[in-house]
Amino acid sequence: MKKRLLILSALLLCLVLPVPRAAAFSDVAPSSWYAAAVGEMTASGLLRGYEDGTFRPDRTISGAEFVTITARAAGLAPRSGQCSHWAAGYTEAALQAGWYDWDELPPTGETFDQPVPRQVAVKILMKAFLPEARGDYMTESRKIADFAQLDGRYYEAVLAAYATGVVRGDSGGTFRPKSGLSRAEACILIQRALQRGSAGPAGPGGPAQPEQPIAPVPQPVTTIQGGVSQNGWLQVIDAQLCNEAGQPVALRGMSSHGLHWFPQYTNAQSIQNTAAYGANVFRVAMYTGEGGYLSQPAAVKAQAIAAIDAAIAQDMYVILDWHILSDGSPFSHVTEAEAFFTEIAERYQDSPALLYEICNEPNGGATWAGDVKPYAQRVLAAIRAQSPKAVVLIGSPTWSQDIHLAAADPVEGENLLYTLHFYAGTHGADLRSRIDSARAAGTGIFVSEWGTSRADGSGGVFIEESKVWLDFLDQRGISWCNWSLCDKNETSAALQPGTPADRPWTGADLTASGSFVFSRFGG
Ligand code: DCB
Repeated sequence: MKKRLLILSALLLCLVLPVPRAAAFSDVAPSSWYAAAVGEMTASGLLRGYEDGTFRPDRTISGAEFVTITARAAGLAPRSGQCSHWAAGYTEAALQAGWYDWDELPPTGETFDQPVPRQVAVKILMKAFLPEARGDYMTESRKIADFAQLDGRYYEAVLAAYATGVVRGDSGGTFRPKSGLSRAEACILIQRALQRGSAGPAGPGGPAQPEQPIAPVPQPVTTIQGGVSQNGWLQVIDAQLCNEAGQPVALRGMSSHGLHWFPQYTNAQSIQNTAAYGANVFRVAMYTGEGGYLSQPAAVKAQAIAAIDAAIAQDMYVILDWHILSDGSPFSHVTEAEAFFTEIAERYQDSPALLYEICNEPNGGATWAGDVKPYAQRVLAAIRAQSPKAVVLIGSPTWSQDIHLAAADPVEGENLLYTLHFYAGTHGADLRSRIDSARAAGTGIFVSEWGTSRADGSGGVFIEESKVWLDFLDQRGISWCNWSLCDKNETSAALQPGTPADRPWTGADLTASGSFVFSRFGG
């Protein structure tokens, strides 16, 4: 009875008294790093503490609390919720405003009281206050020591949050994307986003500045095209891919999507369809994880061989890609890779058509010195035992973007190129300048995968940015394959959903990305 009375009087006090200032919270010391933010947000009615007069700054904030405070701060009116949770009105409004996707905080309410992961919280803030803000991939990702832990769908928001100063990272430079955040931290982040958002498009939250134009290359490389019968065995001379006669050559074509997911677009007709538009190379992307080769080796190997043979029948060069991705370090399956490449290299030892891409995109904690280089040395030795001169393509950490690490400490051997992968909606001038530095150091580059989309395969399409990239590559005689020849519902896909694989294609079968990419096979 006594307790009830106490609660009731506390409630009444809350209603009657002016909104308490932070100093009024018994557990917010005026000297703490968050006292000012808590005080100001409380004074503007955005924050309320607990009935017992505490704010509980160290408590992990829940999804419901985070969305509610953000919605109040953004002036978003509650709608009628889909469940009876106290926050259902605000979460429904936030969902409908597109601040997050259904699966991130399902409107059924079961997960409303769970901690909101930091990557989700930052996405919500950026959508709510700074939807136009963007961060330069190279500049911002460098600030985030654990960038590789981030899920792809949050890159944009987190890079923009660092670029605008909404997030600054902890003392170790980490973001900890999957951990929760305390109520005090949340309060600071919301306040920063709110302040920067109201600064308007000219303020720090405005769109990123356009990139500097690229300086013209002093001596553009003139390349020839053509297929295997014309060019024969390829070789690398002074960091440049050349044909058997020593002339610079450019390969341009499509990469498959995951071979085990879209085998139909690696058949003879599909590959021939890209050749009809001028492609002279095809990349066979054989995922190792995600249900690929390591889960069903015999079946996936047979698919890879069929795709290689289909490309060879078109007089095309063909890249066999050991598509590591979820298995971050290639070294974790070096034994399987050695066995696989030994068998394939023996099978194709007399064919000048095949290029070996031994590790698609090392990521996660994979390092150059500790993982990728020792892996490359072993797999290269396995290939060389069967095929002494075929061109071998080597990846690098950070999804094959760290070519500077490879250039500083290259793998010993002949006819080696390093892969550089880019996505036009994510990567720009900084990554391009790495290419020039690497080449100046004598390291040859092959862009074995690039997309017109963002790095997650969706978003955009970014045609203007893609043009800048392809012009840059053409001027330098750098070869490329585009991600990807499939009809998946994502902007990087070249084909319209449902495109048949058993007949020639017309312009109507191509997506915006496909039309642009197919138009560039000829340079
Ligand atoms: C690469 C991968 C490739 C991935 C594309 C687009 O990953 F080599 O496998 O393709 O770039 O993200 C996507 C497909 C999706 C599929 C998904 C998972 O388009 O349909 O669901 O793979 O299999 C990159 C490239 C760059 C960066 C990150 C990734 N980056 N990544 O710069 O941060 O995390 O996958």
